[in-house]
Amino acid sequence: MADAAAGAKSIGTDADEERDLTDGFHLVIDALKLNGIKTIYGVPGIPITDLGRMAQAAGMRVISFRHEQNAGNAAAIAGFLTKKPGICLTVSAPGFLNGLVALANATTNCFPMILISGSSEREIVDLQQGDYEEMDQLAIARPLCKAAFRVLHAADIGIGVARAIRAAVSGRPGGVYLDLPAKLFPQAMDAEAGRKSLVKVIDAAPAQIPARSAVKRALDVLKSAKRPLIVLGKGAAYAQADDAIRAFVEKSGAPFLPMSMAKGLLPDTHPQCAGAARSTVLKDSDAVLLIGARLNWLLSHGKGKAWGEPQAKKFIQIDIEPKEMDSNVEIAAPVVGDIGSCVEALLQEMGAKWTPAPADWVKAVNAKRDENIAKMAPRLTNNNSPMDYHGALGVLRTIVAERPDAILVNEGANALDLTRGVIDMYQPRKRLDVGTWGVMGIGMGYAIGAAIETGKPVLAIEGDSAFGFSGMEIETICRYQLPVCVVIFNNDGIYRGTDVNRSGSRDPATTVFVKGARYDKMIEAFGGRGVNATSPDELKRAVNAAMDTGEPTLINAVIDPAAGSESGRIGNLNPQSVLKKK
Ligand SMILES: Cc1ncc(C[n+]2csc(CCOP(=O)(O)OP(=O)(O)O)c2C)c(N)n1
Ligand SMILES: [Mg+2]
Repeated sequence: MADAAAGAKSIGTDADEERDLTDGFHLVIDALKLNGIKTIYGVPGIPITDLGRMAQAAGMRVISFRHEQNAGNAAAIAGFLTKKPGICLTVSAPGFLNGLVALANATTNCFPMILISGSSEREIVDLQQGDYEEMDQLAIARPLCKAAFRVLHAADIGIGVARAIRAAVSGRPGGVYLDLPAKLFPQAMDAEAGRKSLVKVIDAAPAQIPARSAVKRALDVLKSAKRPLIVLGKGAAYAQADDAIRAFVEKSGAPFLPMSMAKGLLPDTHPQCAGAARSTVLKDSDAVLLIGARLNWLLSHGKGKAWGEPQAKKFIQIDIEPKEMDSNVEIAAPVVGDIGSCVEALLQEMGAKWTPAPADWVKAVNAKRDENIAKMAPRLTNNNSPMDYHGALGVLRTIVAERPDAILVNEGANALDLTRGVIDMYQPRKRLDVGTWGVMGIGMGYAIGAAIETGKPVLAIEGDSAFGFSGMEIETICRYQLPVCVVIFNNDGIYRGTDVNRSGSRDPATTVFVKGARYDKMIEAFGGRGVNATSPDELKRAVNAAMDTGEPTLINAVIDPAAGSESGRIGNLNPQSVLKKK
């Protein structure tokens, strides 16, 4: 509450009439601070430039980006890492729309964030009379996020911010839009009344305890399974119930499969990890326990060939959102609640005498896993120049193993899929990537958000195309001197650098970029360190130096343009022309 007082000021000429006033600017800042929010990610401009300045003056960290989408992505990943909503602050119409992509992506990925955008005069916008940056932002945001609110009166800022925070983090987390019209900011009110109008959100994400009958039903299915499998999703990583999840998985004795951003929840080198036997466990398991993982496209919707159909399979699903159940296939045992509470309840109900998963199944899975790992091993030690993905990833894999607390950001197609497969993770919430949508453009925003929120070194492994979506933020990385090392897997284009324009005209093919581009030169413009690495040895030296010093670094890793494949591991999703086959 002292924070609010700091924002108040005195006006008036007559000493008797002098009273303390506050205004919309200060109330927004006070409301955020009161709720423990310490950082704002954004881009300044009318009408929120002064809000950013004042927030900085009031001791908040205000990180200014070059594009709102990247600020929004930083806020989103801050939400994932901290379980508090990340805040993105933008100007009206175009800035809002730029930020909206990140808000929609956060919502899809169940990351709590709040997009706060300034907006134009309501009277003019609603009559469509052409105000500066006119747009009905609230209406546009609403279908793309979990909740959307507008505050018109300074006295309602406290409630507005509280509603936004609660909506973002409670139940299934997601993105919230908060519309603050320009007129709100200078609206003055009595400081004491302002202080009283602020709301500290108590128990913003209340525990949701599963029903005992649901827990028993789940364990009955698990107990009767001959070939059980546990799938860990990023919801499980978000929950920060790491010890309970590990204890449960180990007690069950079942093989586990981590989804991409759940890697490291238990180490990828854990004896029960079936990451390298993915197709075997999906196909051959007879009961599958999903913990914070949805049966969306990333898991082939829980059906079809990948799941060994027509063989029957039973699903147990733990999720905070009841509507998730039966969304793709029948869920034999739904367990609805927050993941921490659900896993604790399962552990308790298992008791001391739980019989672990059948040994023959575990042995078969481990044999397959070890065989696949052995098959890949020799490819990771080549020192070819130009590099292929495996040679480059072989050295990066060792670097991550030696620095398990570093954060890995990853996007691209081949640059994504091969990194996911090759680089083992050892700690929870260390791998941040393209998520549910497979979206390009999260790279620098996530890297900056992760560096700011955790203070840990960040290694961003980026396809050359993927990097381009947020590349200008290397200036931001240099400006704030963040310990971020960006490695660009430069194969001259999207998927491969070898495509040709079939028309014969001089335009390049649609998937190729400038050959032999030197991305390392870009960061030098901002005082960072640029390195051109043409072999795994050079790459290793450069990354180690960057991780040791924490100096902003960009490494152009020269990859054979012919090394990748179309769309990486998901080429099967490309529609094929019937005519092409003629
Ligand atoms: C916002 C967005 N636009 C476009 C795409 C389509 N897309 C998928 S991967 C990719 C880039 C792949 O190239 P690169 O990052 O260089 O990785 P590589 O396979 O070459 O290693 C693109 C454009 C996307 N996923 N998201
Ligand atoms: Mg590429």
